[in-house]
Amino acid sequence: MSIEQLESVALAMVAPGKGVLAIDESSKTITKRFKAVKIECTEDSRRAYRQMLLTTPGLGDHISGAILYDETLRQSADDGRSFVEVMRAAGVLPGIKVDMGTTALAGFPGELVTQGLDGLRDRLKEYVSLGATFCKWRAVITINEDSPSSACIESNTHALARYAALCQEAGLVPIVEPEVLMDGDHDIDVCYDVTEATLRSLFGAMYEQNVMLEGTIVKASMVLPGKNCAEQASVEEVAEATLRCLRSAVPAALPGIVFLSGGQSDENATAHLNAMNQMGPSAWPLSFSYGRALQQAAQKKWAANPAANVAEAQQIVAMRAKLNGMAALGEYEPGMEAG
Ligand code: 5MM
Repeated sequence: MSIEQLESVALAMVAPGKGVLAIDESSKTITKRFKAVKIECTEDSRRAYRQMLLTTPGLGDHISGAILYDETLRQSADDGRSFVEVMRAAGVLPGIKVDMGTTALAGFPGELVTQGLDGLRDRLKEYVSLGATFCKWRAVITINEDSPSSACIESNTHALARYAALCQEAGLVPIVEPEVLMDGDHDIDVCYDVTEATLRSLFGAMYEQNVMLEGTIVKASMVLPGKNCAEQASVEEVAEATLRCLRSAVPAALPGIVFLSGGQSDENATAHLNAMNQMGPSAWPLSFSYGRALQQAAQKKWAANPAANVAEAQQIVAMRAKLNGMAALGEYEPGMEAG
């Protein structure tokens, strides 16, 4: 695939008023989420849940693409169509998470490195044959008194860059996700410094590995105080710090940035994105690739009665997608939550 084709997929992912739905929970994570809403986690309950999400009427109005897990990319809806066909019919690009999760970083207790590069070239070929158009790889950066170490940042950004180069070779747009976790009691300035150092390292690594920025999407965490920090920040403070950090570390050649929600409330994730877009213009479209902030309310509704609540749960998904689509344009208002 040419750079122009990669770029056109990347631009479609951040088309005005649209963002990405992250439903790529690994089996371990979806088991945890289902346990919280008292649903038994089986291959069929996962399929039924993700069918509910992917068959939401009008999903493509505000969702440009959805990131799937390996199992989901191979599953089908009740009507026999593969989920990939369902998505194509809805105008939603199929994406696939290709990392194999995190493991302890040897020599650095408490720090993590993401694995999955071995055999990736062959896995990507198969994902192309199954209909994927883009991929995702998530690195996890933890803030503690003594971390992150530069070894942790560099090991993770090197892996992200190698993954991105392999994706582009295979004709797939890489989403590179260096998530700085919200866990901890650090303040917003510490999060700013760690996020800036991580993004600068990421772009250095991508430059070294010949990754074409024009065919890459960054999935960033917002600059926020730790969850346990005594001094929390206003919506404007978060938006201002995040924008300042991105401007200092992200080249303008990038076609777009999408945010993860990272444990923020649904309303905060939407309000923060909206505030950033109201403070624009920015060098890149700023949109969303939320997992929890798009799913959690709908998941609760569906889980209360999976046989009867599909339509109501889908209305909730459609509403959150719409509100985040408006936030991607800077046109959201908190009063819209009531509707
Ligand atoms: C949907 O969750 C994704 C997969 O997580 P695991 O590999 O840990 O199971 C996760 O990567 C997600 O895409 C991002 O963290 C963004 O999700 P949130 O919920 O933070 O918006």
